[in-house]
Amino acid sequence: MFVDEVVVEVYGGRGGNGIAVARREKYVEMGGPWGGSGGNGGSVIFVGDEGMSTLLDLRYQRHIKAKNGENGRTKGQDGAWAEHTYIRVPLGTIVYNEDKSVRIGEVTKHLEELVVAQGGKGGRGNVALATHRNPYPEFAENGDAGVYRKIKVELKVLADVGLIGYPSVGKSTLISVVSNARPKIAEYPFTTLQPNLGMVQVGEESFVLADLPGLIENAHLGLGLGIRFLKHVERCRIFLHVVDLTRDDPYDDYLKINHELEMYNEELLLRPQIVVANKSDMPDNDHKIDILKSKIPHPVIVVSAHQMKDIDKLLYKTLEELKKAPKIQEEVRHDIKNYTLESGEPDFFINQVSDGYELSGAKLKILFERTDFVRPEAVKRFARQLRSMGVDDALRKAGAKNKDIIHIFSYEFEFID
Ligand SMILES: Nc1nc2c(ncn2[C@@H]2O[C@H](COP(=O)(O)OP(=O)(O)OP(=O)(O)O)[C@@H](O)[C@H]2O)c(=O)[nH]1
Ligand SMILES: [Mg+2]
Repeated sequence: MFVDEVVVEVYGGRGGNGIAVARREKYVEMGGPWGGSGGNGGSVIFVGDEGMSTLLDLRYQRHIKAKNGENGRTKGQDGAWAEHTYIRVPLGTIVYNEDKSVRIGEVTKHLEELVVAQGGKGGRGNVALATHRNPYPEFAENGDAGVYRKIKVELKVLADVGLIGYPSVGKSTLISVVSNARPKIAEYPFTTLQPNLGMVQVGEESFVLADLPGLIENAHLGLGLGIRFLKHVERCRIFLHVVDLTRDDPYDDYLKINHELEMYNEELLLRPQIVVANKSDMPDNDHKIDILKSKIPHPVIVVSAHQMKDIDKLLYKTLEELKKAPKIQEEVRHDIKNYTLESGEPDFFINQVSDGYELSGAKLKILFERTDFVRPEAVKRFARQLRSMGVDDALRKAGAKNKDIIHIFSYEFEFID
């Protein structure tokens, strides 16, 4: 089954907690901090795999959780970092947030990695937290939570050359004689229900060819296999436009298919095409060939896929056109932002509530979760961190008075001014 859209939830692993322990050993007089740091949580990472062609696997893995980092240990030993969780995806996989307002990234090359949910950092143990001013901290940090996201994963097949044309014109037959791909071939329309990729070797060089499901009139409105497959032609740098010489008017077929491309995305018409007039082994085609050659502004190559006639000529021409063809301009969509670390929200937010103020925000949450509130020293440190983030000033500005209650996630404290 071919799947090119799927929604999954990804969870980075939590960082291990640091620990606070005191050194107590024979002959060591003073003791000292002895608690190791937690290991980082694992990330969920997509990895490009040229051998894959569908997102089907993800359909059976709706929740992908990376492992948590190990807690710090005594004797100053750090907890182990968790291994990352790698998920293989086909080339051409694009990852968005759930409502597609942010593009998280894409995987276009074999073994290319894309982190879709970062693991949390391990918390520091009291060895790592020791400073000149506080050489023996009696607290440690908790590990950070990993990133959680609901993501929309889409596949747009990545191939240099795409085979387009009406059903039954011989696209699959052609890919089967020029590449390692072995698609199903049959006389009835819509035999090909999913894109098939094949590697085509021409002398010393090679390119990736995509056999795409046949298009019909009004495919752009969803007829036939429709738009679902039109989107897969978008990343092909050139098209082999196959027409069938046994059909009544191959030239008219050619016009109609191009019209479908144009209606879907007019930029597609600017891509180089080679028109492949197929089934030349059938009789009485000369007149149709003349019309094609005189009216079509692209190269027209007459072949028989069946009898492998003039296939080499076609392949060399394809290679030549491919070398001249421009790189595909990545689709520019102003409604979709690219994800960057900086594109985050402010460090914190302040809300007035009935008995005081409420603080929230992603960065604040990280500092909060790192803090071990059982340890007074850790709580004091948290208060200092808030002050240096500007929280105290902002609270004052928002109108907070001495003894007002400040809510921070599950914790409450009094505002002392
Ligand atoms: N005579 C002749 N028949 C051919 C040739 N190439 C393909 N055919 C036949 O045309 C029919 C359709 O071929 P396919 O390769 O399945 O066509 P397609 O374009 O992939 O069709 P869809 O997958 O439905 O879009 C099959 O019966 C093929 O054997 C050719 O060069 N000559
Ligand atoms: Mg086919």
